[in-house]
Amino acid sequence: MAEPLVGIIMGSTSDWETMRHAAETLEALGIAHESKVVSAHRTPQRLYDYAHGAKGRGLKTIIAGAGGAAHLPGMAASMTELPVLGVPVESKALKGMDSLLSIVQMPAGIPVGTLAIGRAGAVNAALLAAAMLATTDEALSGRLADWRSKQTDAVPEQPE
Ligand code: RP5
Repeated sequence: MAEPLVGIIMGSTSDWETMRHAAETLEALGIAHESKVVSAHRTPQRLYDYAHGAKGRGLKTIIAGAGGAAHLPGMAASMTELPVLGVPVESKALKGMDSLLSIVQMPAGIPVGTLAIGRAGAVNAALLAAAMLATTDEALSGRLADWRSKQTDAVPEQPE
């Protein structure tokens, strides 16, 4: 496998059920990636090391998923110049509204590109990462166009 261009991080193994959709989408587009559990509050040193080392290792963007008091994407963004895409994981107590508001309401100065709650956000984070990488990668641009074209072809005209 080529060196990863996209780093997927998540606060807990329990986030994988959501974040695997980002990994699967990157896989389908042939984008080298890695997936790691990196918790802002349970493994702060791991987060520090990951975020500070990301750019130097050749990553181009980070997709960060977390639930509840979801400070992982914002903390990661504070420690790297790479673009960070945040995926709010659906929480049990508040259905992911807590995750969404924690991730989307970054004060001016450190941006996190925030996607939808749950699977849709994970898939779209991968597609957005792909679109960003495709601006300087013609082959990937073609694969992304094919992916979208297949999606269009798969939509039936009749509901049944
Ligand atoms: C967050 O707490 C994680 O991102 C996860 O969504 C949530 C719950 O984690 P677990 O208690 O399931 O490990 O840090």
